[in-house]
Amino acid sequence: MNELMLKWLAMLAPAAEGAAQLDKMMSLIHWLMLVLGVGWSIFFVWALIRFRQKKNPKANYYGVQHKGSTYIEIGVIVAEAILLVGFAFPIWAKVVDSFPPKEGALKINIVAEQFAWNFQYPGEDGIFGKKDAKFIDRENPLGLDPEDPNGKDDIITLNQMTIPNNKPVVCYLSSKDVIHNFGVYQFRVKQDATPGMTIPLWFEPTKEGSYEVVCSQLCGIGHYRMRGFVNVVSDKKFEEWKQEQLEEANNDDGW
Ligand SMILES: [Cu+2]
Repeated sequence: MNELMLKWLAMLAPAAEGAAQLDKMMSLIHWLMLVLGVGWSIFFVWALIRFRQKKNPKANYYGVQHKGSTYIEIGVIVAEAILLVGFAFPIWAKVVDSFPPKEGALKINIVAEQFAWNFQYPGEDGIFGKKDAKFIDRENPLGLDPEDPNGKDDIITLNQMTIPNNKPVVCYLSSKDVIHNFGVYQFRVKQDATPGMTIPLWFEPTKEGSYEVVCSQLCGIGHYRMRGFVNVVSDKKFEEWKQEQLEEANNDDGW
């Protein structure tokens, strides 16, 4: 049943830990909504015919006398309560709120701007370099402090996030200007990037491949072209990529 609903919803195949559970939730909600939608539509058509003016020239002031609709209402409330308490809360707590232990996770800062995604990796030391808006310029889009030694080995990429497969990634999402939204549909990840806030999110990819990052908030005239890619690669490839990037970072003078 789940499969059928997900097919109707044209969901992209999940590629992250926990995504299948969110899909299950999505499927259950849509089944309930389908039953309710069809039920109400049938009732609506029945009411149109049953209470048509020709057969009912005089209004009935007493309304519905039997308890049928009350029972249906209670049934709907119970079903929704079960969905919320039995499924939505526990799945959200597990898939969204339980962050993986920091030691084992790859940390990445994501900074959204009109109209691009900046990714900052902390480099070998595992510590992000300090940032300050006063250092921001064309060459230094994130405003990394040139004096901070922790920032020397930081890797900065534009619109391309490369991560290893089967490893948890913790991201800290912020924005330089307006509200954007970091959406990776195959991971079932969607989080607003709000200026002035740093919002953590996490995911663990389970399938190698390249996944589109879609900005899911209308953020201005170039919103349509604000796309990035998450490249999920093997451990070996990730290490190679990281070394390449580190060499590049070391060759750069300044930041
Ligand atoms: Cu945007």
